[in-house]
Amino acid sequence: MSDTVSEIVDVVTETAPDVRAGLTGRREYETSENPSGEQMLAADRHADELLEERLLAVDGVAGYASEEREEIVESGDGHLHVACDPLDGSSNLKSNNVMGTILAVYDEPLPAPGRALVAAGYVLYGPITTLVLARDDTVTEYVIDDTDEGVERRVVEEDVTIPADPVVYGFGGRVPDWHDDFEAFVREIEDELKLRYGGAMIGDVSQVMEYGGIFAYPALQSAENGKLRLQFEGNPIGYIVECAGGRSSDGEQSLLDVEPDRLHQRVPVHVGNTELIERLEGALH
Ligand code: P6P
Repeated sequence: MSDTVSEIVDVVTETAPDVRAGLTGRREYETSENPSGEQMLAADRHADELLEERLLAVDGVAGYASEEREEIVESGDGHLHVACDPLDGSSNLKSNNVMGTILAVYDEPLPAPGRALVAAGYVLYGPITTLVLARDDTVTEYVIDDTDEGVERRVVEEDVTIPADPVVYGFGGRVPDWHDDFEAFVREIEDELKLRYGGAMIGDVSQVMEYGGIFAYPALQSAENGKLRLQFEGNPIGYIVECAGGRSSDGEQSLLDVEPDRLHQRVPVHVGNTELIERLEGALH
């Protein structure tokens, strides 16, 4: 890779060990909230500041948007618009469970439709640090190592595709807050699949990518558009899952077809095996 997208991916790769190293000692909540009204950890801010500085330094990046910031930080020129969730699932830090960094690269100004994505990926801070990157309709998984010679990224799987036979499911929200039609779908599939829900979307989506199945943070009675953000979570994860042969949905259509109207808009997110997403859409209508 030797173009602006490649440089962006290199920056995220090289920043991953610094984000991971910064987790220790940054578990405390800050007084400020992010634009979605969620409390931020010092680790969120640390990751966000690292990514903002380094991504805006890439020639060709027109702006940096983050789940943690109200406004887009413009660079003044460039043709690619980067959106990040710097530390997805940071609430897992206190329980020492997995979390991730989500990257979305659009070739239109934000807020942009998912069809404007030219690349998307996530770094998963698990027992090892991995990067899953979707670009040119192909998904590649890498391991990121921080060595004495510097940060290394090596391919561990090319052309990643979701297994045909689904195994796991994981759904956000609480049963009493689910809509009846969604709960009916859960009751229909729960005996077919194994429950795997870790509370960080990247970890839960990684399970679906590895074993096949479905992840959802659905519309709730208390929050009609669910919890997850279109620009920073729904679009990139929908893009990755669809490039891996699966499907995404807001309950009616691909997440990539959802009309964007504001930077921090929320959207119900459902991703996984095509057959399960189609059954879900049938159950919701
Ligand atoms: P809940 C993490 O805070 C996050 O934004 C997603 O990564 C995750 O899927 C969801 O929220 C978890 O939400 O309500 O289960 O804590």
